[in-house]
Amino acid sequence: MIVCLGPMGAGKTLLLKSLRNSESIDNTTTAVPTVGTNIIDIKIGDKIYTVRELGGTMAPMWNLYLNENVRKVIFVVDVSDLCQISAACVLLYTVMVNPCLRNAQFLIALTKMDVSYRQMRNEALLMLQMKRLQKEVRQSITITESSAITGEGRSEILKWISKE
Ligand SMILES: Nc1nc2c(ncn2[C@@H]2O[C@H](COP(=O)(O)OP(=O)(O)O)[C@@H](O)[C@H]2O)c(=O)[nH]1
Ligand SMILES: [Mg+2]
Repeated sequence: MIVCLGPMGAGKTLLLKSLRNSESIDNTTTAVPTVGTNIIDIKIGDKIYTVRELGGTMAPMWNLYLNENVRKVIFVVDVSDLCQISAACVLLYTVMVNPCLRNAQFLIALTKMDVSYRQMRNEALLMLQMKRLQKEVRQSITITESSAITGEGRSEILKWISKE
């Protein structure tokens, strides 16, 4: 099981949809932030990977879904809005120290790169204290820049999802 987490409005739904099918991004249905959970199937080669999106509004209930079956976690951070980043940081730390996820692999998707300056990516990583986090936790953390609009990062994320 793969879960996709991050603050409300970070861009989880649109990113997952863009992974599913780059040709038909449906912007209309994602104007409303996800309340509750979404299930998105992503086909890579002849395998289907199921990703459960957990909306930011239900962060207090994330623990209901975070169990030993979660092998991978995609954590989405909106780098176009650094005001949100401390909230994202708190969420990320809470998830990383969850004992059920001690063997999970983490992908931090710095998204909305199409409307961000490159420099904001570095600011975001600093504000998330990524260097320190990577030293302190035992899980593997992969960081990728992405955009659901331009498709940046798409192939990198698909590769990460499908690797063992
Ligand atoms: N410019 C830009 N906007 C995005 C991107 N991803 C999401 N959005 C917009 O951000 C808003 C929230 O996206 P959504 O996927 O619903 O966020 P969620 O609450 O994390 O699922 C929507 O208005 C999206 O159109 C992106 O990569 N670039
Ligand atoms: Mg959503």
